[in-house]
Amino acid sequence: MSDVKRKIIHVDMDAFYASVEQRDFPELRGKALAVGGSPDGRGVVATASYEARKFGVRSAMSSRVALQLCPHLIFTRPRFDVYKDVSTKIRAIFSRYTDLIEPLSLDEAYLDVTVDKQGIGSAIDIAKAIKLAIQEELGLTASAGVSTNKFIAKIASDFNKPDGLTFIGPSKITSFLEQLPIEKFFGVGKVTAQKMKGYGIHIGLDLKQLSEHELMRKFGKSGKFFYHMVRGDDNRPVKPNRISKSIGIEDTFATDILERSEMITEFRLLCEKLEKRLSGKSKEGRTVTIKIKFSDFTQITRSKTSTYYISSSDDMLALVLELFAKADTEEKRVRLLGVSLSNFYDADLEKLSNPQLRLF
Ligand code: DCP
Ligand code: MG
Repeated sequence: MSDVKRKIIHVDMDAFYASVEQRDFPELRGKALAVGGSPDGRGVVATASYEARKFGVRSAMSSRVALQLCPHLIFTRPRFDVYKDVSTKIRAIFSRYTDLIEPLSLDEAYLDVTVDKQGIGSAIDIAKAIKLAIQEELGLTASAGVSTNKFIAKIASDFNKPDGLTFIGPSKITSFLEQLPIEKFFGVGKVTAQKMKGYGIHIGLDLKQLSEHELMRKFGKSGKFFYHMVRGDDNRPVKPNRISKSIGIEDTFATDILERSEMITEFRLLCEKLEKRLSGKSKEGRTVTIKIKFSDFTQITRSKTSTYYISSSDDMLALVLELFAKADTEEKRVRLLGVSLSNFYDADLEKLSNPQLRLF
């Protein structure tokens, strides 16, 4: 791949949750809308419509503050199942154009279209076709960035939001990066941006004046990364995520057990272990499945799907015990018990670990 220029598209939906709400509820169209927690409590804004953004309302802002900025702001609760469904449909559209898709969140993905699956001709035309399909089939707008690497494609998609399409070809990359404000660089957060400004680094060109060694001295490992980024050096491949469908844990006993109370104790332990494993991956799911294997190696599984995304051992155990209560183990010895969680909404992706929001 090194000598062949790759063609990368980054697609990001515009005001995702809010646009879906405005699509489904016409009375919200054209209105300043915040999807998220109530301003009465300690809720936060998940996202705001572009009408609300004019007033400074932003993701992750407290809903109370948002209301102060924009007194006529309308609040609605998120409907995750709907967003997830839209997300699945967006990915199905992507897959018509390429097999190399790397979703970053529900509303965002990198596509490598170097191999032109439909023979459309150019990456720009592929991006146009994708935007059109999303518009016509889902009634939503997306912004796309087209370039030869992931970093530039991602910045490009953000360039002309909403409903934007920005192409940054190889000949423009250098000047584009030199003029780019440093806070727009991949990996530069608020703190790093402040620090850079302290050194007089405001745009890419300033960053470029520093040697790799100097950057590493100032910013550690990230310095090396910045050195390459500002030169448009980003060979990271588009990696289709192997998103796991379920995560589970099971235990085979040294000696088979007969007592239901012992099984309950074991389920409790399994849920605790599963909670740990899930938190490492920051996963939340809605479906809990129990598995019971008997001494004769026959087994049963039972599943239940909750209305909410869960990941705590208590929440899982509640469902497990409900399932277990209905599972007949009478007179049978059990050799293995298992618990798994599936139907994930990557907690990572939805960024809504705020309990106020998760409760709806
Ligand atoms: N989200 C969230 N909490 C955040 C950021 C985002 O819950 N702190 C959710 C709501 C967004 C969705 O993720 O609709 C996608 O995030 P984006 O950052 O892509 O933001 P939007 O799609 O809402 O707006 P933009 O048009 O800027 O992409
Ligand atoms: Mg978006």
